[in-house]
Amino acid sequence: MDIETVPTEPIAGQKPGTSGLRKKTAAFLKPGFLENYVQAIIDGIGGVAGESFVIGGDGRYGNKQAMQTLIRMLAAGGAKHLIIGQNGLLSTPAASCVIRKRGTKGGFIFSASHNPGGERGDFGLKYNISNGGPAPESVTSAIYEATQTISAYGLAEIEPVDLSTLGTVERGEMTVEVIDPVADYAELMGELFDFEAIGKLFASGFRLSYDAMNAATGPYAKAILEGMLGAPEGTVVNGEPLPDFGGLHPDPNPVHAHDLFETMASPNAPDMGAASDGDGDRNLVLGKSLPVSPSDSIAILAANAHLAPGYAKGPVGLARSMPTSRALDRVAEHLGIALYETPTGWKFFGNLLDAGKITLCGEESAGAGSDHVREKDGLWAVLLWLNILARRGESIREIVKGHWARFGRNYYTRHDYEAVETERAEALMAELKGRLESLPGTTAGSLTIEASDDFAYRDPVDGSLAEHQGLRILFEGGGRAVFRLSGTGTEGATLRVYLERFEADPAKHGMDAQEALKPIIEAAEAVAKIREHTGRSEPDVIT
Ligand code: VG1
Ligand code: CO
Repeated sequence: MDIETVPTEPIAGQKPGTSGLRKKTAAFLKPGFLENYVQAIIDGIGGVAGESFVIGGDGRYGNKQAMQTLIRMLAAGGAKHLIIGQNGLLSTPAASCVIRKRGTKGGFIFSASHNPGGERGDFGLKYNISNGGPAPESVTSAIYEATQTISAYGLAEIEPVDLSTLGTVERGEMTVEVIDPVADYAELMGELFDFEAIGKLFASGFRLSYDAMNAATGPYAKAILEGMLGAPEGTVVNGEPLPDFGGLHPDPNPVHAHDLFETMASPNAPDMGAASDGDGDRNLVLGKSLPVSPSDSIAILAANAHLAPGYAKGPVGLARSMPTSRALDRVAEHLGIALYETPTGWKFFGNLLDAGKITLCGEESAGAGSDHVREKDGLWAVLLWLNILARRGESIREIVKGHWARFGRNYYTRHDYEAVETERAEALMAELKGRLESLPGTTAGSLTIEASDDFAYRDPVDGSLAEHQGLRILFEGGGRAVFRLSGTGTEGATLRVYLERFEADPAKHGMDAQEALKPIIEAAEAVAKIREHTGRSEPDVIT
């Protein structure tokens, strides 16, 4: 096997963001760029000689071509065995499952998750480590270092691998195995959930509409929901993974999953609506005319997890990202177990899960998961909901309302200002940070500020410190506003403003969230001058 060594130079040091590296497709697939970044990963993880890896992706434009390049580069590095999802497809949670099951050194996932795809959309690559989870800070900084010092990349002269045919082929010293992307994952789901009870629920006429948004989860949802669980054909919509997601933007929120929201608000809405994102790690669940806020969903799943066979003993501990609402904290308190508050991004849950400190965790951005893999898992969350619905025999509305009545309601919303000029967004953050210490005791809008800080997290397992993870402002009476800049956008900066308020009184649980949060929204504007800084009169996306 010949190896071509191509001299190269650092391309302005590529720093992986919240979840790998994402860029405009044209920039990522420009000759030399992908190769440069892949080599940096290979060098950053200490080489690939003799190792096995999983390769998958969300099916977006460029995936198959990029995989052939990756295969050539891993062969050049001396890798021993590659496991690839058929047609290059593996949802992020399924990739995590296969890495763990097959004990590989890690995995490469080609995805820009919830970002739009296609030639004019976004492309991305993330590296996961042997526990199946996103590379932690120590690994991503080693990769970043490598992007700054790279001088050459290696490409093996080998035949392309036919990704459409199941089975194992040899390429040089390396073997390449193309697997069914669904089988291992479906088997794991069968171990965790009461498929018999869920099957009976569907048989009794329960109707679900699952929008796979023409992205990675289509084949999984069809095989599990319509195949194994007997849900009627047509339960899964937009179930075919397409390179441009059929023009959809696979982010399950009220703006991009508009059709599903409309279906669920209509008079003959099904009993449950659900959607997942590009790479299948996010989930959204809706009842009839009642979208479930992701923060509430995590809390409800945690409070009811014991109804599923895989969690029969109940969770040992829980975790949420800092900006996620504190509804989960009330469940942890009720169960008498620990609650961990981590920075945004799934990688921070990895150590807690590995150490057996937590069973379930989640993020406000429609991500929930457990110790079954090391990624958030969209279809898993939908199956856990179905398991709970089957066992409780109540509607989603009854379960949500019952949860609020028992634990109180954490009104919650996130306001996103997208593609803001980077300097303007950074100026807002810098200015607010500069005033943070002097804020307590002052008023913002109609509220008094009680405390404020720049969130930092000390990992309880390895002691590592993550700083500057969001500016947090607590108001008198328990309200909260959090400000942070996104690490996954590809255009300018995205400012995220997270707003929350607790309401104990069940008589006041029926309000619209934006209405209920008005004083917090106004206080956030007063304290950070969002309109002046961003030049925007309102957010682009409200979730
Ligand atoms: C966003 C979400 C974060 C999530 C991340 C990756 O990050 O806020 O909660 O972990 O996306 O999700 P940011 O930095 O843009 O706020 V996914 O579905 O892209 O793997
Ligand atoms: Co995702």
